[in-house]
Amino acid sequence: MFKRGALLGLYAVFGGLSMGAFHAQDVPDTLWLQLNEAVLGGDSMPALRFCEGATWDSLNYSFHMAADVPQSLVVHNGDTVDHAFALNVEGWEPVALVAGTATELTLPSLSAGSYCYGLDSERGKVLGGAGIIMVGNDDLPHFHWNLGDWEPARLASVAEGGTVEEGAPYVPRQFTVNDRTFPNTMNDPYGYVQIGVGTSCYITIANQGSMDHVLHFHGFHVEVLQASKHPERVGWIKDTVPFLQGEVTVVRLDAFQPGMYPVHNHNLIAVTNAGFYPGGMITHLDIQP
Ligand SMILES: [Cu+2]
Repeated sequence: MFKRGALLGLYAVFGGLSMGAFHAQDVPDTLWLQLNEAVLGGDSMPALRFCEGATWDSLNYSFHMAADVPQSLVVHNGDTVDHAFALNVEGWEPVALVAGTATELTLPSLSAGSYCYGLDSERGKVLGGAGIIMVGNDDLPHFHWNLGDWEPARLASVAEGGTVEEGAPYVPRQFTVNDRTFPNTMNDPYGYVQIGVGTSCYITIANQGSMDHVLHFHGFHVEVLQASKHPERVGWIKDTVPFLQGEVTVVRLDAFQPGMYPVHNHNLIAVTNAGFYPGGMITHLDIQP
């Protein structure tokens, strides 16, 4: 009897862990690409975003998908120009998204790991229409950080149809994690890591900005499980992790001690909002006793 009770207890713990532990949303039926204004740290800037509904949302939609199962997805292009849907998966051909229309496409069957989707044009990339697709890796809580950087003048010029000059200086004024700047990163249900001491979680980090980034973890060294542009780093355990432009990384955090630990960009410009410290790419690991 005791054994059966213990087994049931274990089952309940595992059931509770795997159900609702994923800190991301489900695959949407439709993604609505929209051009609008985003306001961050006093700067009002044009932005392209993939929204879950037809109502504007300044946060790109990132989601979780089951492994090894294709998914159909409708993408509505609400921008004034044509785009193509990009996916950083080998062999994926960008799917044309005609301005003002909806296109049905199929996300391929993907193995466990994290991927990013977005737009294949300079306009699409600069204006930041891009999210994360997390596949599998659902045996632990799984958080995500979609990194972005914003230079108001470049955004305004590209929104009006301009192009970026080769080698032009790039001095962003805002730096975001899931389209939020610190301290708003602390209110992010998908990015603010809150787990109990003695437990573990996954964190997917995608650099969808226009420059390279590097994050420093306080309190812990994380294990690199995937690094799309640094495959040799898989298995490394470290507290400072670089991300090249377009790179998608998955790390595992083993929370062996309680407390509040910052994670921040190691480039000090990137921990400001329009030049004011602290801001930008800072979030926290909230490890509960
Ligand atoms: Cu630090």
